[in-house]
Parts: sequence; C-alpha cells; structure tokens
Amino acid sequence: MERSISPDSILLLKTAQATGVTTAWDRYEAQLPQCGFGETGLCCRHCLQGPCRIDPFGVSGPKYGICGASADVIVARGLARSIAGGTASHSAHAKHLVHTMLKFSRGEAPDYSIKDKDKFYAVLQRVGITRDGKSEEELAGELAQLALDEFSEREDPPVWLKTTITPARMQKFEQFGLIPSGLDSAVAEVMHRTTNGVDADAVNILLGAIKCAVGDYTGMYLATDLSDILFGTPAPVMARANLGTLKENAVNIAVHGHNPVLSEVIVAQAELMREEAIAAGAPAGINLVGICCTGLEVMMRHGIPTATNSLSQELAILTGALDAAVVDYQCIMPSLPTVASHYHTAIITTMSIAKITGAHHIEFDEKHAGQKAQEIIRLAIEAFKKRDPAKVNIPPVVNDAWAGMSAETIVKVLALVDPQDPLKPLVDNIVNGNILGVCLFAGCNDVKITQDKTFVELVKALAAENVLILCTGCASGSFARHGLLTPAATEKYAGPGLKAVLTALGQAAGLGGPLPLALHTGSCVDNTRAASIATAIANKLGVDVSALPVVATAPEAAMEKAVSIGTWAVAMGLPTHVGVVPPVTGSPLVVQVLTQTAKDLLGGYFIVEPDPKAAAAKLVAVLKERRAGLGI
Ligand code: BF8
Ligand code: SF4
Repeated sequence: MERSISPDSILLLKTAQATGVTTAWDRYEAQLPQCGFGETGLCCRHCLQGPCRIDPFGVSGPKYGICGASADVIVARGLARSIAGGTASHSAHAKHLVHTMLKFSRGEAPDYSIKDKDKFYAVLQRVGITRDGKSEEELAGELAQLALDEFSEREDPPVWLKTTITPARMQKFEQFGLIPSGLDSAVAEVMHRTTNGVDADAVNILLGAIKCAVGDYTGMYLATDLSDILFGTPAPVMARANLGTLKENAVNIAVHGHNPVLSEVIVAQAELMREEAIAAGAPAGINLVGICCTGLEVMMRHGIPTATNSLSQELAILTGALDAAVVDYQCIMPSLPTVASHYHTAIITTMSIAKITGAHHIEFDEKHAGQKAQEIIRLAIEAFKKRDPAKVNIPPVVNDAWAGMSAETIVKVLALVDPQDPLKPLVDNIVNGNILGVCLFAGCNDVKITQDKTFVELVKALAAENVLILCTGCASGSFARHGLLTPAATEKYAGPGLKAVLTALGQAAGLGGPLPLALHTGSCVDNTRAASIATAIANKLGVDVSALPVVATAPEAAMEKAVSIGTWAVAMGLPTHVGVVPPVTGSPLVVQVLTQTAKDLLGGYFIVEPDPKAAAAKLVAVLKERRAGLGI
C-alpha cells in the first residue's frame, strides 16, 4: 500500500528508509497481520480471567467469554470504553482551561487575560451569569466555578449542553436517558457498567456509551468557549502549511499536542526572544510551527504555519531542521525521543501526566507560564546550536492555507450579505439548491489508509456536488497541506452553485475572490463550532438538526477521540461517515444499532465506507434524502 500522497511525507519517508529510522508505517507493517479478534472487537480483557476471545465465525470456537459475556456484549463494552477514553481526553482538556481561568480570576496566572470580551459576555449571558457591576476577575471566577461544576455529579442537565442544542434534541436526550449527570461521572459510569458483571445488555451499553458521548460534546463546547475567551475567537487569517515551512536559517520550534494554554505563551515569548536566537546564529530568529491540534489552535489565532499531522509527526524530525518539539498531551507518539536520537532535536514534555522516557521535561504551570516558556525556548536555542547542517533536508513543499473560520467569523461574513438576518443567505442558498448541503470533515490520519488519500478524494467529490465543506483537526491539517484551504481550490474543484456562493461571500468579505474550498473551523475540540452553526440553522427553521442536510465524516479516523466525536455527531442527528472499519464487526447487533436503529431513535447514524468515491455517493444520497424530507 502506498503510504502517503503528501509530497513532503513521501520525500521524508525515503529519508527514513535511507537512514534506517523507523516510523509508524514501519511499525504498522511489522504488526501485520493484525489480530483478527481485536479487529472485530471480539477480545475482552476487562478482568484478569481473560483475555477472552469469541470465534468471529461462530463455528467451533468459543461463543462466550468465561463470565458468559456474548459477542454483542464484548463488542459493545469495547466501543463504550473507547468513547469513554475520548470523552476523558476532551474533558481533561476542558478542565485544564477551567483551572487556567480560575487561576486568572485569583490573580495566579499573570500571563493570561480575557482576550475576547465580547465572547466572554456572550457566554456569561448564555450560561445565565449576570454582570451586575462585578469585576472581570469576579465574573471569570463565577464562570470557572460553574464550568467546574459540570464535571461532577449534578442534578440538572449540564449547562453547556442545555444552552447549546435545540429544544427538540434536548427532549430526545431526556426521552432516551442520554443526558449525562456530569462530564467526569459520564466517563466513570461507562467504566463501571463495562467492568465484569455489570451491564450485560448490548443495546443498553450502547445507550450508556452515547450518553457519555453527549458528555464529550458538552466538554468540547466548554473548551472552545474558554479558549476563545482566554486567547481570542479566531478570525480569518492567511497561514501556510507543510514541512517546507521549517526554515534553514531559524530556530525551528514545533508546538504539538492539543491545549493552547502553553502554546499561546510560547507564541508571545518567541517574539521577545528573537534576538537570543539571532545571537545563537539563526538570522531569521525563531520560527514556530504547529503539529496536530495545538498547531491548529495557534494557526487559527496567530497564522502560525501547520507543519504536519499526527501520523507524520516523526517526519518533522527527519527534516534535520527541527530544533525542538514542545508537546502537551494527546496524539503525541512515544517514539519521538527515539527518532530524535538520530538528530539534534530536543523533545520537551511539559505536563505532569504526559512524560515520555528519553524526552526533556520542563513542567509547565500557569503561575510561571512566561518563565517556563522562556526556559523551553532557551532549550530549543541550545539544541539549534547542535544542528548538523549536513542532515538538513527540508522538503520544498509549502501551501497557503486560510484559517480562522470560527462560527462567529462565518456569521460575520454572512452578515456582510444580510446584516439583519445573517443566516438567511446560507439558508436561501441551501433552499435554492446552490448548496446541496453541508459536510463537516473531522478526524485523524490513520496508518491503515494511504495518508490523506481518502480526505482529498472525498472532499473533491463532495465539493463538485456543491456540498459546503467545514473541517477541523487533522482534516484541516490535511486540506491545508494539499492547498485545499485556498480560493484557488474553490475555483478548481467547487461545483457551479457552491462556487457562486463562495465567490459572492468572498467578494463581500473583500477577498477579491471566493472563500476557500474548505472552511477551517478549528482543532478537534472545535467540532462544536460546526455543531453550533447547525443548531442555529435548525432553530431558525424551527426544526431539529436531524432534519437538516448536514453530514459529518471522519474518513481517516484513528483515535478514541474521533470515536467519541463521531458518536455525539450521531447523537445530534447527523449521518456520520467513517472511512476506517471500527472494531465492531464481531457483533451484527452492534453494527445494526449503529448503522440503522440509531437513525430511528436519533436521526443520526454511522455509515462505514472505506472507498472515497462510494462514500461520496452515499453522503450525497443522504443529503438529497434530507432535502426531500424538508420538501426542498
Ligand atoms: O484531536 S484529528 S489524530 S490531532 S484525535 Fe489526534 Fe485525530 Fe488528529 Fe487532534 Ni483529533
Ligand atoms: Fe473474560 Fe468476562 Fe473477564 Fe471479559 S470480563 S475477560 S469476557 S471473564
């Protein structure tokens, strides 16, 4: 199988081969064939009597685990635990932001401030906190406390859930018992009910898993709100992409991971430390680039280039020009220090919960944020001094990429066409058929799929059918690296109706051309930005999200976080495509619930289709079915 269609990845994979450096692709191939029990979800290790394995063909092998768990129960429990893993990740990210805001409110985080006051006031109003002459710090403290209360057990539905979804969706969640009592308790409940001897009804387990995923949505919404308040709501910004954004004559530092709490301070300090880098022999100073979602956060807010994605993160080191990778948490390969041992690159971990053997560790804390960021940058400058010029091999691949398309930005652009009723131009163009529907691209790169191939083929096929594209996370990174976040891509790939709409909006926004083919809506936690637009449209039309011609896709999904996001997208009523077969095929019942029964209960459901052309055809058919349902 071809490993990647990304030119910079292809070039550096050759370097890896020539120099004997092992990458994720090599380790994947060394695993093949992967375990069939694991692939079908039929392996259970939830107690020490296991591992138990069920015969996937139902022929002569075991049909039950030692405790009597069936294939359906084992598969459902495995999926539920993945969703709990994803939810725990996003919720921990959100909680980190809550603590930062709390520290700010107490004067214990001097490097932070309320950057976006408009959003601050809008969120306060939405969650029901009155301003009443209170100071900014007092209000921040109240908001942080309310947010913190979302995590533990509470009697009322989570505030960030009930204030952000349609009334009809809220009713549905009540009807099916899908409202989590708290974000942490949602995860804990799944861990409890999936342990040996608790929930042994596959459908009930799946409902519990969906409830947890609704908690995932809630935590993600909260994280995006607090990030925008503390660091600014993204506005349109032209950035660049690919590993060609590394500079031979600069100290190159990659910020990698997910949470902007540290990377925002690094961006600020890097400006101040330029002279130190120049004095060390780097005439271009400090060049910050991003990897994964931390990278996308600073791309959205500061135009910092996105160098590469999760799957190809090791390749950044193989350029020989990366002086440091500063990581926080999630999607960071434990292999980074091993790859870096062939080069001069400093791998710097910063979180107490996310250390890697062989990396430097500089523990970050909000109280000393600026000082810690300086320490980190100084370590990068020291590493730069050890760079071997003979090993520098930066692929000459750079693409332009527009970012910063937050929900607020999209509404502002639409308001240029109709200031009284900003959503009207979008709704009108959906009704008149210029736009067939909307597709949110999310999720990862997955080593099981040629990197970026499904992303690129699927987006081109959907855009040609006049589907408006939003993207987040590694989908945004992938499109950025292939020049698809540009007006030129719109000219080339958009169908006539979509092109006309994007051109009218781009001209209204003063771009002198169309908006980019795909609107980069943010990092993975920012998937709720797209959900908020769908909710606003649904509320405007007086329908539920499940009636709208809106779909989601994670064509190259890899992580548990992608599973939890996909599941809440389904819970919200969105048909959701996945291009990688998840480990559920060992249970026809689970497959049926996810792909069919969910449609009857929630409106949303999973569509599993690895082939991009077939996936495009299925998604277009779904959008047409939704349009027919609305009578348009
Ligand atoms: O949260 S898309 S590989 S980087 S999990 Fe990870 Fe997947 Fe990328 Fe960001 Ni999201
Ligand atoms: Fe086996 Fe049941 Fe234990 Fe799972 S929980 S390992 S199926 S005995």
